[in-house]
Amino acid sequence: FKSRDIERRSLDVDGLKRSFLEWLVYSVGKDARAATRRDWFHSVALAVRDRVVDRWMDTTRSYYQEDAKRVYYLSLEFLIGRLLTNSLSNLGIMDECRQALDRLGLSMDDVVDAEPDAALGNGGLGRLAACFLDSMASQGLPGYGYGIRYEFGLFEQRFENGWQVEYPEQWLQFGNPWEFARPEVLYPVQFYGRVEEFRDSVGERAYRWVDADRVLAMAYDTPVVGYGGETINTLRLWSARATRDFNFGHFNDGAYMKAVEQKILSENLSRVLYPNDATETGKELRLKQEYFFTSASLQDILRRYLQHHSSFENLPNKAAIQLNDTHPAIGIAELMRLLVDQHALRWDDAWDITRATFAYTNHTLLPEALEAWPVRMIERVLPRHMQIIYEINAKFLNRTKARADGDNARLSRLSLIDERGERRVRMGNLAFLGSHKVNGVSALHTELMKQTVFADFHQEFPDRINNKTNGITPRRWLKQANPALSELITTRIGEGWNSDLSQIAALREKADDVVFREEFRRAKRKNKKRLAAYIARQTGEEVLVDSIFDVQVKRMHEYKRQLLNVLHTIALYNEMRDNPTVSWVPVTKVFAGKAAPSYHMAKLIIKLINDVAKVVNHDPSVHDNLKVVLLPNYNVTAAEIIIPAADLSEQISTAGMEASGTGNMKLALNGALTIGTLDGANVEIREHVGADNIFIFGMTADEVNDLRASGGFNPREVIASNPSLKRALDMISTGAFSPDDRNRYHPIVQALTDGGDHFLVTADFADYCRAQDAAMQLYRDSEEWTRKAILNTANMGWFSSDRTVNEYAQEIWDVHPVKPSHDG
Ligand code: DL6
Repeated sequence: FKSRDIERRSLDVDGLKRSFLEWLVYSVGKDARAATRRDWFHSVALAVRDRVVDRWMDTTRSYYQEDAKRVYYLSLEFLIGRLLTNSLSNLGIMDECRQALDRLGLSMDDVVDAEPDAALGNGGLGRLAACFLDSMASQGLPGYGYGIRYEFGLFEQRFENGWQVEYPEQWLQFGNPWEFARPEVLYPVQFYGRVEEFRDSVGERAYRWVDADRVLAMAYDTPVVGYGGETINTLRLWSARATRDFNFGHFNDGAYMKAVEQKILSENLSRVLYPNDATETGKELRLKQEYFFTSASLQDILRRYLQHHSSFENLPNKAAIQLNDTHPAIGIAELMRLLVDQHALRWDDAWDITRATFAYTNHTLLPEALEAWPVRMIERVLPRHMQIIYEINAKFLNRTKARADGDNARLSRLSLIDERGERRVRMGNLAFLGSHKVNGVSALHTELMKQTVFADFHQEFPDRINNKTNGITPRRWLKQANPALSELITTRIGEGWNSDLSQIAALREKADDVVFREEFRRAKRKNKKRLAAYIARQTGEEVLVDSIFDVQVKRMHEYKRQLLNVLHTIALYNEMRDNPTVSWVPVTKVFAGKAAPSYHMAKLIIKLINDVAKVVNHDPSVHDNLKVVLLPNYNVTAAEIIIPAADLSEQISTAGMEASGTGNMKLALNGALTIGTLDGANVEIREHVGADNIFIFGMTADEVNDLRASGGFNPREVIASNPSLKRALDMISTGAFSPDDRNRYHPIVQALTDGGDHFLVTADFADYCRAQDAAMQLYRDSEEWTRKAILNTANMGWFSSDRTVNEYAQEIWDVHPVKPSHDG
């Protein structure tokens, strides 16, 4: 037993190789000769997991022993992607693993590629949560992620005849070697039923929630390996299980099939991730998902706390709960219910504890994305919570009324209930009121929060809103995704940047070193070759490695303005055709991103990109100077191939609409130059990389606001005055790209003309083309371009998510690093 024990921890090549074989035979149950790549992936993952477990237990034990304050990050999404290279890299055994596989005659790339991409999120918000997990563990912070173990992650996107078609993403189909099922960690979660009033032991009025349906939340734990493998934190995801008593009742009635049906229905709760990036359409199942994981998480947090404490007044000193957007905001009412109804605390004490424990991050100002659940739905699904929300509201409005000088409009804006039309609970207001800190995700976004959605709350609680500009983990987004560049960087400045990205500033002086520039270019070229091969595999299209790789990768949304990029593409295509003798800078336009399945306009934009690609890519008159590719099924794994290869990073949202962006940070860190509006974190990126090293264009958020406030503009006038825009739009509207259906793009043309062009695509077109021209001119001067690219990489140190989580830890959570003891 002892020797096997040591074997399981061994980090050398021989030990790893023996472990891989042992897992293959005794757990996967395969002979090396018969094993598939997937079998090997499972064996390797299980062997790597072995190397983590002791340290994981040490970490958890240290947190208990120190009774450390923990932070709980509640998020409906964790877009973690693959974990094998991440674990190997953070444990520092990538080379050893590669060699061990080599000795077994296996290629590391093949094994890595057999891992499914865990897509338990839609986009920025979910990926941010994953970066924060990495950073918390790498900083030694006692941080837990809590979410849902969706059986189906974000749908797989395929293109059929150029249209997006969604397929189920069955990431768990062959099992998940990283997780530990915890069938003993089960919490009941209730829905429906009614509330009964009674008198408690001291004669006070009290409430209990009765006749409710019950579902069980079962835990699955995934270790989160911090850089260096010192701290291993936990991501706990909940899966829905039917309760047994629930079934037995039906058995007694003899209604066997009904019982089975109910079981299946109740387990639907954790079946599928909602595929909308920003908006939810008020589906009851979504509300139930939100309550399901929030309730289970809070019960778990209280259980952990009560192991060391017998009363609740210390809860805020031992637990910080961060709400990742309003999705878990019902937790505020749930904690009140647990404290008041189940633990008999006085309302005011419970409220003080709740507020001191919770903090809330807002990720969007888009009005359609601000959650507001119909009162009638909450009343039915969570009757006790509705009462609690009314009570919180009444107490707050009563207190505020005294100061409001009869300003009823203001009071109704502050209310937790939106009384216009169908009555709804404003989850943003609930989250704000129930939190001691509320933050935005970039400087501009936070200012806009103060001026718009939370203007009244900001007046009421001027110290509550604060900014925490997003960040990205340099481990995944530079070290792992871009070995060519990260190895070059490490040879020049050492490896300190992995855990302290500010050290990357040491590269600044290398921007003037001609040899370094050559090496930097070589690394970029290697990544571009890798992407070109991927493009060829995915789309069949051959692209020029020496063209400028102009990349827009993100969810498809009108505010992100893929349309602006498409219009520029068509204008450039026309110019190239008109001037065939000019020596053009070859351009490869790379797009990728999913549209929400019900977002028709976004799906039409996908079809347009594919239609434009078909025409442009097959037109010999542009001599390969222009290629357009739309890569299918954008996910974390695809991002890891695309981002390191980009020359130009498209961050072109209508100013004021992108809360932060994080793709912008990944691309700039990998040496792409940004072409962008002054929106979200682009503003701060410009400050860090320098105005000379970024292409800024377009209206500012203030200008957008003024223009909209003054009643908008007339896009037809703008179009008429810009021949190249007019021609591009005419081509779209007359069917130049859709000869099989000339009216196909009528809705797009309509939105950009008579529809008023809400996203100001036409208004920003001319300046965008100017910025594009400037980029193409600069690209001709490859020394100067490389110099600026290096300065981008060198100046992005501040955008590490380590910096971001440290700010949260110090200014919101009051949570401190704990050094785990690994002495056994
Ligand atoms: O904060 C992470 C990320 C930002 O970088 C994006 O700018 C923002 O659009 C995104 N927000 C959402 C909206 N979801 N909701 N609710 O994903 O958050």
